This record gives sequence, structure tokens and C-alpha cells, in this order.
Amino acid sequence: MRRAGVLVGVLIAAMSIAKLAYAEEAQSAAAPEEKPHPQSPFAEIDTNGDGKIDYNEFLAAHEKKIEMRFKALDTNGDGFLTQDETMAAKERHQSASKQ
Ligand SMILES: [Ca+2]
Ligand SMILES: [Ca+2]
Repeated sequence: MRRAGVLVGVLIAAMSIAKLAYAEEAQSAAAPEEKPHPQSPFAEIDTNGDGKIDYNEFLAAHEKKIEMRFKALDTNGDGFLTQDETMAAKERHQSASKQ
């Protein structure tokens, strides 16, 4: 089955893009305009605190989610996804959506 390999490739590409984006974002700190509540999810994503979420901040926020998803799929924690792991996740997802 090829889809699992494609999924892994997409995840890895997304993670490396997000890392690059995060490094760029750290260099371009803009002046803050209006600050949302520091504990809000918006403030967590808006890392430079300018009151707006730019594409790099959006990517960085999703990098965390992608990492969590990867770790959830990698049930034996070896840093790789096998077809068995992705198929098991698919089956878990399908049985959960039937309930
Ligand atoms: Ca921002
Ligand atoms: Ca694994």
C-alpha cells in the first residue's frame, strides 16, 4: 500500500517547512499592536505578539499538531511509521467514528 509512504513523506516535508518558517519568524519581530489574552490559543500561535497570525506562525502552530499526530501514530515510539501502525490508526479512527 503506497498511501502510508506518501503520508509519511508529506508529514516530514510539512515538519521541515514549519521548522524553516519558525526560524525566519524568530528573526522578524514586529512591534506589538493589540495583545490578546496571553493564555488564549490565539496568543499562543501569535508568537511575535503583533495581534495577527501570519503564515509562518500558522505553520509553526500546526507543526506541534503534526508532531503530536506522528507520535500518536508511532505506537512503538521508534520514530518511524510502519504500514501496520498507520493501518491500526485508520482502524481505530473508523471504529471511533462508528460510535
Ligand atoms: Ca503574529
Ligand atoms: Ca513505529
